[in-house]
Amino acid sequence: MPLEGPARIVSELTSRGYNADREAVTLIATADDPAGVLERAIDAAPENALVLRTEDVRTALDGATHQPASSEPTSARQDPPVSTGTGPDVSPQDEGNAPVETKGDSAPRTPLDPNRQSIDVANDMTGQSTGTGEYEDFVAVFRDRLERLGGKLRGRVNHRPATAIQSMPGGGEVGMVGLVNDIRSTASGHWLIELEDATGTFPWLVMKDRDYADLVDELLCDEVLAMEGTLSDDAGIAFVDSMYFPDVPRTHQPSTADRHVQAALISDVHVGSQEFMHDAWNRFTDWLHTEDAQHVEYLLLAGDMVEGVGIYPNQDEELDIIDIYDQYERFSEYLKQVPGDLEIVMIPGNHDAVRLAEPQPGFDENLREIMTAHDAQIVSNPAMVTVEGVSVLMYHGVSLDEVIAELPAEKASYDDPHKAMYHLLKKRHVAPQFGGHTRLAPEEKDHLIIDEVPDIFHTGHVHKLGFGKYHNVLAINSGCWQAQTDFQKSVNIDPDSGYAPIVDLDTLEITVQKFA
Ligand code: D5M
Ligand code: FE
Ligand code: ZN
Repeated sequence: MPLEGPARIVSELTSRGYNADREAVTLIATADDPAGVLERAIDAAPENALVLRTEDVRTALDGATHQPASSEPTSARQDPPVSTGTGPDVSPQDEGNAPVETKGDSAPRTPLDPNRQSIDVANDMTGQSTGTGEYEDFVAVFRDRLERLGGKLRGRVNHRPATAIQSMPGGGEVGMVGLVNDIRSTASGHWLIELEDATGTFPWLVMKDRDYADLVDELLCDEVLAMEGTLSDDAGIAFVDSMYFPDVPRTHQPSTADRHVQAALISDVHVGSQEFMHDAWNRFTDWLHTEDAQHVEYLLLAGDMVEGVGIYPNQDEELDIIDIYDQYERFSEYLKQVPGDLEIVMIPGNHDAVRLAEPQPGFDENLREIMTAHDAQIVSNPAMVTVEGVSVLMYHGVSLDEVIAELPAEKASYDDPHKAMYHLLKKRHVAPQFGGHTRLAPEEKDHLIIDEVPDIFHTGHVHKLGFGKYHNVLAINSGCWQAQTDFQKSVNIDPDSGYAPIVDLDTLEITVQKFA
């Protein structure tokens, strides 16, 4: 089989266990004898190398010019090739390199400058779990939520504690910051909302003909908000005049990268499922090796790397790989097809082998060991990742099922998953409602609060592609790499499979690439 084109080279290298830099692949693809260069480059790579580096290929290419392959040294790192003069760990873009010559129309990409890549992770809670699941932990986490989200509201209303309101005389103006404890409709069609703070609870009545009645159907239990209104004559209830949400300020100005660089935002790969779309994935990773994708320097993966085991009833009937570790082994193989010089960040999802309750810590050592080839940054769900100055809040998205179930269809639906995301931004919390689909692991602090406004909010989970802007924050729900499952067929979920939204980090514009 002739070895030509980056895709073939990548798959050959992957089958031998190597991930490769893009420039390495380009150099092999454009050599006169790609198969020979590939063999010699592998010989030139250090013994336990996981990634075939550009310098290994250069060694091989030099060998082809100056000496027969058989005499190529196997310890290239200790004995660097004279032509480049580079020692170990020197990045592939150094000055002495010959320019890459491209051949044919497959147009392999030009090399990246890894020195310019920058990535920072805030609020990764991996290894910092303190919760024991005791009642006190739940009290602490809700107290923290009220403190911190309430802090975003207290300056905006003239508020008092619930117990102080309880002892006020009737008829006066009053304000309160609290967690939504209960939402009920009254016999006459008004809404009764019970707010709770650290001191107690107080009932607030939203009249059905007031403006604010339209907002009641988007409230979720346990979200934090503020209300202002007038106490009834007997002071037993307050009539709502205004409602305030922690929200994203309309004036939010997102940061952008100071050069043209792109990130691919994907999720829900589901390797191990019979429905995993390997052809689409292969096309995607082949594309990443082409000139078209030369500005894509980051790959952000928002959970569900594998299909997992025992996630949903009867899931095993649709498994292609039944052992969870084997699933990660296979996933790691697919990840090796991604150019080695892309920076990858990943968080877990509900199908991954970490605790289900959120926040979910990043993968443990065993799983990291399996996925070492790409040296991805593995962080918690959720996590705030800053890429070239652009902050990206990554969250898998289990709470979106809940938002979509609770809110009316025009405010949140599977067809417009980004609109469901807008509500999370408005509530400044990735999973406000406790006790439904979304499981919460109580910690000393509420890791699920959206403390800082992100420039991009990236979720997945619902397997639908959707994006839009909310107060200048770009919300993207990536689709998936899994075809429709039996369950999804039964509930009419038609997944958006095989798409990769690509974001320009310098303009925050999106283009969607389709591979299925
Ligand atoms: O879930 C993908 C989407 O499908 C998400 O909206 C939940 C829904 N889903 C899938 N399977 C089930 C079952 N068995 N019960 C309830 N909801 C389900 P993901 O978890 O990413 O596969
Ligand atoms: Fe999923
Ligand atoms: Zn999921």
